[in-house]
Amino acid sequence: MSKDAKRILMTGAAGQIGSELVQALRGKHGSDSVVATDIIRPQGELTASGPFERLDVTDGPAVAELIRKYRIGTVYHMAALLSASGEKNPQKAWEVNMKGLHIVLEAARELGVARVFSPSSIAVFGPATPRERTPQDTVLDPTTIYGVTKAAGEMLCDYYVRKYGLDVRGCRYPGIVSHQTLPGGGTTDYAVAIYYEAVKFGRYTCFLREDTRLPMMYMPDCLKCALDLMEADFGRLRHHSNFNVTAMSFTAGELAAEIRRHIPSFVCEYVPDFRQEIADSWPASIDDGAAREEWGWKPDCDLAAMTADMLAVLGKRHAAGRLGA
Ligand code: VAH
Repeated sequence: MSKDAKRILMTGAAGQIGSELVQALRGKHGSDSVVATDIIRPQGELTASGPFERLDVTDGPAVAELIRKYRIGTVYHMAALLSASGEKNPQKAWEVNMKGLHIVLEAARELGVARVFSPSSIAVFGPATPRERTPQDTVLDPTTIYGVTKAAGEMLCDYYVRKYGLDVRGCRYPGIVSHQTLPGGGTTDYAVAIYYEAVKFGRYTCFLREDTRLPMMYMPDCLKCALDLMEADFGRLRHHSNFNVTAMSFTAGELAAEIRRHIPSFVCEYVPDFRQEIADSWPASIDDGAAREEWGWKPDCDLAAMTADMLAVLGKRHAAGRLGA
């Protein structure tokens, strides 16, 4: 990259979305142009394919120091504690999700970062929100600390847009399904684990009820969403950090039935745990009309395509003995 070009910094780069978003951005802009950071130093592709730095997003001076050191022009702020892990440690979730976001926004404002991506989540919605085709502009009444931090985070990001003219963008991601990096601490994580256990054991015990319907998205669409939103003409956007996006909605039972189309003997049991209450507070389906209208959002993958691809990839990995115990 040229010496004057500005680099991209990503926080939470070792996470489920971050680890694949880094590779997509390095493929698009060049490996040396994306500085991956996380609180832990992972092994493998992430650190081998380009610059990596350990970073605690609650350490303001450390965040500013990296932005200066690498002459950062764009920040993808992916670091957060998710819904289930947040409920086990609400104080830490507030610290990481809110203090971390405020530090990133302040550093971006003070150090001339041109653009910030800060994802939100359908977790901002709650029991008073319309559950079917949840509107873009509606009641936000989150019941989890994760949802509270994402709702407050959207408002903080939009404040920086209005007050300082900072270019901040974000979308309310639904549950994300992928096969590269296992998710950690999410309520929608069942929709990832079920594929792994179907391939390894032919059975899965689901921690949500069979009839629990949630909005979901396959990772290729998740990456496309972030890249397309960040490429959009900022002047055309009426919303900024809170776009509703989705690709599909399905129940745990519908997902199990789709897996059985490939593995007829697959058996799924349903033993709800504390995450059922979280899932019950979230929408069953999302209206993503604003994202479609303002920046051309359009998902590609449905449940059938996602299931075929997940089982093909995990099946090959299992046959090669690389799917773990
Ligand atoms: C979670 N995967 O389950 C995240 C996501 C909509 C859910 O934000 O907490």
